[in-house]
Amino acid sequence: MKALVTRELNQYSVEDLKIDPPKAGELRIKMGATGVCHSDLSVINGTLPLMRPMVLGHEGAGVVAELGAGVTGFAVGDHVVLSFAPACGTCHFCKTKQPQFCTVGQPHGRMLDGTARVHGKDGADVGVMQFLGCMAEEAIVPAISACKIDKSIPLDRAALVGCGVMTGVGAAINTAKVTPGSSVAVFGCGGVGLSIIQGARLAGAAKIIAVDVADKKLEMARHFGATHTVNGSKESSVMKCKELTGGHGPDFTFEAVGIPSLMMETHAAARRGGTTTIVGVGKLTEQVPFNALMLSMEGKTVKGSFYGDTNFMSDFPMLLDLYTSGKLNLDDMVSATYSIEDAPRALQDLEKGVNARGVIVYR
Ligand code: CXF
Ligand code: ZN
Repeated sequence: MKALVTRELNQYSVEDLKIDPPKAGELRIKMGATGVCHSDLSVINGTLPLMRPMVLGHEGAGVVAELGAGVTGFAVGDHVVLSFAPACGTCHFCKTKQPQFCTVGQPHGRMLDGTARVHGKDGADVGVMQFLGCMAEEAIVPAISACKIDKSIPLDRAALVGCGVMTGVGAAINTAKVTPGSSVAVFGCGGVGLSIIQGARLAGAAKIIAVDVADKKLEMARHFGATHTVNGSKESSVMKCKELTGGHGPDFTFEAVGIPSLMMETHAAARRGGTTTIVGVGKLTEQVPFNALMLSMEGKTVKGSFYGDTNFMSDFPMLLDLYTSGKLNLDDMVSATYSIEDAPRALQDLEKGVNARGVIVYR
């Protein structure tokens, strides 16, 4: 099968790989579509320090092609969206309704039993990102990473729910709990930022201020529900956010890039007593300083949001219901499609920032 693999820092290419049948508790998925996410780039450039070689891809949807021993609840032909965090259902976090932090596996690149299903031409093990490695024609995944969906939903739309859309909409709805009539500012309008904007719109926010340095992204932001836009390279985003909200600052601010200075700006923009949600994933080596006096005096809440605080087994179908009923726009999120052979170009386009979301589709 063809897959996008990174073997060295800042290197990636499409390779022909061998894939084993599923073991107990696993599914073989014929991939239908894989979204291209900044975290794939972060593995390539070392921001996410994962093992190599590794098959990239953690935002995918496809069709069940084979069941490993003991798997129940799935049948060949089922359509599924893959979660980049498996949920065992029995650990502390699963039992306390925070399955995004399930402890069953560490994302080291192997399957849950510590072995590999994917191999190079020489037979050597190749890792997979987040137990999925779904930037590939096929993937072996834990059954506890798959969520069955309605077959009527196009797989290229469904794939987005697996990472970017869930991360963004979930940050607005589950983490920050944006309230009707509130004011919101979103710093960074890539796939995740645009999804936060959609989440804020769904939650009934009255004002949604989009901040980015690219006018094209701001145009997209308006399309997905932003009521105001600020180009942070041309004007002070903090001043402008305050000006647009009666001088106080927005009730809810979100950072969706992963840059410490932008996280500080996002925090500075929020009103006293407001809530800042950090969604962007920065580097392990970087810190974000907060003013020691103001942190208490301003009474702002700072929240980290991982995977939109999702319970994916119920949230994926919920988001897809919102799509089917016309309330969540996934159609325009898919702004370009690529073949797996063309996956390198999809990553280059992501770096250039030309897409809302680029999606790899399979024959
Ligand atoms: C990431 C978070 C870190 C692990 C891989 C997935 N989230 C979204 O892309
Ligand atoms: Zn992602």
